[in-house]
Amino acid sequence: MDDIFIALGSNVGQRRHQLIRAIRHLQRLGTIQQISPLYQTSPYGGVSQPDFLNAVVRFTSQQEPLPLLRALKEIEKALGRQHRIRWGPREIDLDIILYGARMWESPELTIPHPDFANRRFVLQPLFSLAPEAVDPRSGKTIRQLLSECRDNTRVTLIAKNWYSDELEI
Ligand code: PH2
Ligand code: MG
Ligand code: MG
Repeated sequence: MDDIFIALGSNVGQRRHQLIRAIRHLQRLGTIQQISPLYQTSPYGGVSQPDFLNAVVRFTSQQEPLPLLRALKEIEKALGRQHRIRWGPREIDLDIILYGARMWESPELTIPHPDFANRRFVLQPLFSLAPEAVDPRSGKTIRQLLSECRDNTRVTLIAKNWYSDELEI
């Protein structure tokens, strides 16, 4: 089955709890194979806003790309995501980064994520799970993309084992 990499981010409210709740929702759509460490990251993209918590999960699922995208939007809604400005603060953001070696291009969805190779807050957690995974667009490994990445967003590891099924939140 394809390895699907999903990036998670939050910079409003109880950031870590929201990421944990999002992972619980993902478990209903497929199987979480691996969860990256948790990183605190400064905002990327020019909007002045609070630091994010970011992570990446490796996931397998029967869901095709578009139904998966729609299910991720439903999870964001269930977790109380409010509509604000583009690239602005959010309770939770779930983005499909890679879907195996598949390429997808439609108005609603681009896979691989169109900007991920420029984002240290995605590449660093992705590297921690799959340094040799290949980006089908560029043909480069995550290791190569990270070493070439010019983004200077601060990405600080804050916890290695941060997810728990037991935690009552
Ligand atoms: N998400 C954005 C815009 N900027 N910066 C960081 N550090 N982390 C994010 O998850 C993030 C961002 C839009 O999706
Ligand atoms: Mg995003
Ligand atoms: Mg998004």
